[in-house]
Amino acid sequence: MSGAERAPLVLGTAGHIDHGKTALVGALTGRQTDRLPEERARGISIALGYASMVLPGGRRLSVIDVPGHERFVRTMVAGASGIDLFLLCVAADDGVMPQTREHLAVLRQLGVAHGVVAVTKADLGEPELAAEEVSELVPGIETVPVSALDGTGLEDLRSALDRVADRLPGRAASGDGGGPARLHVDRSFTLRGIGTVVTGTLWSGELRPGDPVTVLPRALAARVRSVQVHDEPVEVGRAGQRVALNLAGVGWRELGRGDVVSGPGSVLRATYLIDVRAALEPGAAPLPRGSRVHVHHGTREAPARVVPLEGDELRAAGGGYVQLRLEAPLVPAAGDRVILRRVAPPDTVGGGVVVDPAPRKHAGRPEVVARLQALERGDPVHDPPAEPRARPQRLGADEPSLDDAALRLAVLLRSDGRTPRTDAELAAAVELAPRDVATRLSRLARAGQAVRVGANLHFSPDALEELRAAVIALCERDGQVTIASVRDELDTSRKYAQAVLEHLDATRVTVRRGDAHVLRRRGRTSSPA
Ligand SMILES: Nc1nc2c(ncn2[C@@H]2O[C@H](COP(=O)(O)OP(=O)(O)O)[C@@H](O)[C@H]2O)c(=O)[nH]1
Ligand SMILES: [Mg+2]
Repeated sequence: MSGAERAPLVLGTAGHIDHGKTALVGALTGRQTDRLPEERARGISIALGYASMVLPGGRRLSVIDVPGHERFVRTMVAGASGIDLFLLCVAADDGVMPQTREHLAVLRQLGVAHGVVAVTKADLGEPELAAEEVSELVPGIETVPVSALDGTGLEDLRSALDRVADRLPGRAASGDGGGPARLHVDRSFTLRGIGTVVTGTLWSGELRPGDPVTVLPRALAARVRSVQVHDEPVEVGRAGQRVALNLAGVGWRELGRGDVVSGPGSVLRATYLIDVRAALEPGAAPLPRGSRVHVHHGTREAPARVVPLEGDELRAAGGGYVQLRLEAPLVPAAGDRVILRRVAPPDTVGGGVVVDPAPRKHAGRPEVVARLQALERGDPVHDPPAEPRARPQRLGADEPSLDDAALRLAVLLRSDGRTPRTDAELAAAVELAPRDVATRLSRLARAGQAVRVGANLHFSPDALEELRAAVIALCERDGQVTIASVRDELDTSRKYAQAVLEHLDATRVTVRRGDAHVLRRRGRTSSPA
């Protein structure tokens, strides 16, 4: 079968900041994936970038370009989940760096085993040393020296990608792609005259115009109005393709990254408990019972407590079953991968395979472990009797879960982006008393899903992080910023410019000098490079 007839693949970039990922994607695809003004101003990627290319053999590749900065690893994980192969970029003049290792850990834990290493910026130095470092880290991987600047090595890189792609069937042709449709949303927006659009990789199944769908975790009912693949309308979107869906019956502000569109016949549902077979990265410190981690699944993440089911702690050697008690819902299926990141200091410490996406709350009794083993073997299981009520399993400072009202607030904040409505307007939107909204907002803040800014505003963490990066970019360019310059450059209003600047002063990113704000210098590492 020729490449053109074979199932399409999704490729994700990986690698440390400034190692030439975006430039290389540009050279390979002709597409500049840094689109935001502040991405261009600072020359760093903040959001996920999308492009596509056709390999020499005819195979279609969708390309997801991820940010390399350590503050945006969560965005990288969202971009990497669902990819078929990676393109790891290591700069010839810099070699293996912290996010080279962390991105490799993420890929390993996601089970993305195939890819190519590009030793980038080969024009700047001897690529051999960097290639050697990489081969110690990923033995046997194909390594190609390239320069996006002068075009050296691009043909070799295309051929190397072709060889790796040749060994990959793609989701549509493998067992993974069957069953009901599911798509993990990475973007939602509205187009004039068209309405709500969501994009993402179709992990399984097919979607056609007219299909009824459910958007999880909130179980919103919608209907597919049209399907696009690579900017062309199609009669059917297939597993493994990056698709854009025009949805009827749901507003784009109700949707966002992390949501899951599930098709007819799907049994997916939102859960606050998952049992996984977990593995820690070599050298990672053990996770004792009750450790708090961030769990990443699909394009979504949730804080959780770890309850080891085999012994008192999860150790790097051997791994084991754990129950993850989530503070916000995820929408996993059995067999899916999750990533475990430490909260502070943030780092990828491990991952796991979902064994039971809808378990009961339980501790590590022998019959619980036996049941999980049976589930993994595909044996029939009998549900164990419920845990004795007299001894409820409490975990010290267990956070209350986020209820539906809290999730709706998180969705509103996410969709409001850089110009969130006030706490009072949020209360009116969800029809709750201001006091009840305040409780939920502080729970969201503790769960890392909202950030309080000033007396009466909350931002979604992603939007605030983008604003922070943008303000730092302006400070670096102009030496200082004012409320007026932030308002004009970031195309926002005085109210938001002032709130954000006060927040950045309070969090010691900037410091006020009269009407101006300047970067507070605490050594290079404290401000994102
Ligand atoms: N000399 C040289 N510079 C490069 C090359 N590729 C990228 N750069 C520069 O390295 C910097 C970071 O590149 P970028 O693609 O944004 O890195 P990313 O953070 O990994 O996406 C930019 O200033 C690029 O112009 C290359 O092949 N040769
Ligand atoms: Mg980049």
